[in-house]
Amino acid sequence: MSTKKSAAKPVKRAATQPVTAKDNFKSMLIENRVFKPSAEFSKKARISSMAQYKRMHAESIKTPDKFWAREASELFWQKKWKKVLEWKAPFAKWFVGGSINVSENCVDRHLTNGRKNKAAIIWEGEPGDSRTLTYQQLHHEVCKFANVLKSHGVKPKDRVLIYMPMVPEAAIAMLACARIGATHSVVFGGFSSESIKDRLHDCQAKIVVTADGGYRRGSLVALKKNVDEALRDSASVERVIVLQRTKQEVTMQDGRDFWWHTECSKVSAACPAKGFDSEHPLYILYTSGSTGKPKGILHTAGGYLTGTYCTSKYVFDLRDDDIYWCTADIGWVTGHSYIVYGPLANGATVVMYEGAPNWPEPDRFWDIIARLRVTILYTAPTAIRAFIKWGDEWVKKHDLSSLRLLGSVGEPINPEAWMWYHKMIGGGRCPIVDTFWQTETGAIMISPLPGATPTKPGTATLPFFGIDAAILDEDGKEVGPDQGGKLVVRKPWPSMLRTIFGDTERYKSAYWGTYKGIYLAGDGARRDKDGNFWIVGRLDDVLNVSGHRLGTAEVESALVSHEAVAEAAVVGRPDEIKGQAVVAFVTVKEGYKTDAELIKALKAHVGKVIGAIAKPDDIRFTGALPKTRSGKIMRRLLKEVVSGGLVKGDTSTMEDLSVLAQLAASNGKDDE
Ligand code: 7RM
Repeated sequence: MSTKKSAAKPVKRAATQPVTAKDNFKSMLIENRVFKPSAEFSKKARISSMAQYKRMHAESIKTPDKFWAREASELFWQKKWKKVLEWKAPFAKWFVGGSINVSENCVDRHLTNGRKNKAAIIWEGEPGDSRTLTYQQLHHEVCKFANVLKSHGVKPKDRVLIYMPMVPEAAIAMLACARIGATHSVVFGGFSSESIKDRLHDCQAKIVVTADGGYRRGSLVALKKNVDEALRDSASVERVIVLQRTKQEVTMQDGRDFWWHTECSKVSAACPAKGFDSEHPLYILYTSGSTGKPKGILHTAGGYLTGTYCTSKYVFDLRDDDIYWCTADIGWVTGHSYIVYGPLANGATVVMYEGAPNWPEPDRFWDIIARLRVTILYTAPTAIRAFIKWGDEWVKKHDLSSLRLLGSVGEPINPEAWMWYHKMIGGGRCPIVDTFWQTETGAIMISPLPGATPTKPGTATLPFFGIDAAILDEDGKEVGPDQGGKLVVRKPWPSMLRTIFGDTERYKSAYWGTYKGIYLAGDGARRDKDGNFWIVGRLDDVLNVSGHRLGTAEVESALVSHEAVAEAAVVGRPDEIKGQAVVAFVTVKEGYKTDAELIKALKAHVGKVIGAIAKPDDIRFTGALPKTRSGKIMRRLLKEVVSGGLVKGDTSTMEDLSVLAQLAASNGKDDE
């Protein structure tokens, strides 16, 4: 599978130079290194040239119904749709009149197409235990658990809350819900009982599926105990199904709590897949807004499956002999779309790992890749920056030659991290697909196609088929090259969210309230002269320094390009003269001294890379940055910290609350 030949060739050397476009916000970090896919990769790829991409993209925008109908036809429909799209902005219905079973497409279909005995899931537990489920075995487990849910009274459209560790049963529970038309809502296994409670209450779940516990960095996570606390005053939940994972002690409430294995032993393994309307609700996934309570993003069956199926196929260029590993947690949308629904709809072999990347040592990922001969790795910039910080020697111990393609998702990837990923992990031969998308979009929106698109470190490059992405100014006019603006999508797409569960008004105002009939992603972006999209930061985080609007991503990437810096987060602090002063929170790599000299050096470095305007006024060193569980830096909290106040916003999605306390303690202690 692996090749010696270099797949990605730098066409031009690095150069960073300031751009001085007059605009609503500035983009100043210009990256000129270009990496083209190798002829060898392109030859085997589904989309093998830019000409082919451009032709197909143009066609898909001109006649989207035709493109999406062709893609949807590759799935199994119990009844074909009458109409591809019904669009009454901002409400879309896709494959109207069609009837489909998502679980049948992800599982049953592969029992008759030659993949019956192919591994669907290769799972590895944190303590080192492992299991492989073939498509046939997965089918058996999904059918059984679907019957368990039915035996406990779960009906189509009932909500099932899933709070599980990263074990195959998490995917099985999702697919079982899909099979019987129940709507799942997965809550990340690292969230607190408070978070479970809010989400339970919002979606009015009837059943909770959980486990006694899970493993994380060698210790036990008390999942069932958290559920018990969350259920103390919940009216809606009638049953709790508990998987035995760790065998730790739990209390089982008579008449409410049931063991997964006992229940499975009581039911038959026959559960025919009934068709549901294409617009049948598939799942609700909560995502935190910048303010207020988390939004329950609703996805529906036919369109969502079409989007995740089609993007998995083209962006990862999935092959039957691939060993595909997406390291996301199942509680994040990436786990939904690119561990479960997209890859399984393609009949892929998926790796699933339960634990932390640095357990027992910081080389766990590389060890897994070497042992399982993983060919595609899909991970997040936050993980890549952590690996860089832990040191190259952990990577060098392992043979990563099986890898042929790398992916990134979750944040803008700093050019520095991109180059490291390319060289250290990809051995210089693997294309990198930097995939931009959101919980709301359901599937990848902007991404290179690995056999076609020339990539540059830090850009997600070009829109996927059928995606009419653009950057608009305040007046709704499309901006010119290298001018900043708001990232939008001008046409509906199949995997788009349908609403915010229980809050249609918020759905309308948050996503469709800025430009009429146009989807607002909430990210600031620019396009370079080749049309590549560069995400410069969330719109809520944009800095305004002396009237210049600066994206956070660029200042952060400039800091990360300094040899001492592992990670950086930049926020604005109210300033009487400048409007906003730039405050940078910085973590350094092992072995660097966090002194006044480094502060001076970092300021000068940013000044050189971007320009004086972006020079941080304050630099604060910290051991860690506040992040969501999926690894996104929570700048909103840092903003509250620097403006001196207490953190008042929602912290339910935060990974490690102690980080906040540390940061708050550093408040007032300016470093200069
Ligand atoms: C998949 C996911 C969505 C937000 C999005 C961006 C940021 C995600 C990239 C990215 C730059 C990327 N869903 N984001 N991917 N920014 N380049 N490749 O992350 O709902 O949790 O977050 O994440 O800000 O709006 S999400």
